[in-house]
Amino acid sequence: MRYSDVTPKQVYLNRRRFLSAGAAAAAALTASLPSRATTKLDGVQPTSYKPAGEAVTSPDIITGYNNFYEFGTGKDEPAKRARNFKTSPWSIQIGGEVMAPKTLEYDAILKIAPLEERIYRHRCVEGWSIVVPWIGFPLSALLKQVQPTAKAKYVAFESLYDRKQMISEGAAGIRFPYVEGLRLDEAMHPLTLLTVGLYGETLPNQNGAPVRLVLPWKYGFKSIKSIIKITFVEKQPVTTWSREWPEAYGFYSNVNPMRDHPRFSQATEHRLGSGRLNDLRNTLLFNGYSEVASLYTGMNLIRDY
Ligand SMILES: Nc1nc2c(c(=O)[nH]1)N[C@H]1C(S)=C(S)[C@@H](COP(=O)(O)O)O[C@H]1N2
Ligand SMILES: [Mo]
Repeated sequence: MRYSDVTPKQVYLNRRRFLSAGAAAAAALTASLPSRATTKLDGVQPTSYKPAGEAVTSPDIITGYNNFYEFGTGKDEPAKRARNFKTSPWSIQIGGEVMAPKTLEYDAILKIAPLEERIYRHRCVEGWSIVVPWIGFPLSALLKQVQPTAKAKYVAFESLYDRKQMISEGAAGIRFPYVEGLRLDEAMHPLTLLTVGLYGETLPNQNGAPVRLVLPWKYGFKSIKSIIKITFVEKQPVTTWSREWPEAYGFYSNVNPMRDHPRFSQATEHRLGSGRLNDLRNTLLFNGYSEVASLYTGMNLIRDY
């Protein structure tokens, strides 16, 4: 199945119109397109990250059922309400405790490192899980470019918040902009993916276009979307969900079947779209990505959740 088969119909029709139009008309059409259609990403290296025995989840689930509070709190809302989200031009400002602060335009970000497909398991704290073919490159490649100083111990991330395009804090029930953070060694880990695509194409708006993080061993909310700012800091930064509800959400938020959320057990998960009805599975520590265990040696993962 091609991604375009499940792109919202209006977008798809517009894209077909776009493709069949002449060059002059194309420019005019681009200006009037009501939304950003995804486009194919070229030169993507095939994956060496594919969880054994796992089927990739269908695009309609990955793009049609997710969280992006800036566009609504219902799981079907991001797909509908992010349609007109303006993701071009886009740049990310990188600074803080670094020798070489810089602002990178989207096109420059795409050239930092070869794009790879990475098929990762993805676990939401609410109990569902999916398997997603992301496209990106290790975040470490971007972070190395700015040369962190010896004081840099954590990395803070910030999403765009544009009240003209997004819902109010009152309607969302959380403060914006959405912020996240990682310890420097977590940010530099080879599994940490700066993500620009999904299913062979650029990211759909509802999945965090144009640039987001993906951290497969942590709960979904650590994978911050539509990033505009990255700051190296000395102290552990504030993160959205630990600020909004600290008993439920910690800074680390590593997938851990032993540490329950006050409202949801984390011991098991429902795999969506596997073709099996009620596909309930046991959740694995670090979502099965045991190669990250050495980052947390000596830590109490129940207390430091
Ligand atoms: N800016 C921002 N990023 C966000 C969220 C959000 O509301 N706003 N939701 C998070 C949560 S809870 C999850 S599970 C994932 C869901 O989107 P995905 O399926 O595309 O990863 O995005 C995460 N990133
Ligand atoms: Mo989530």
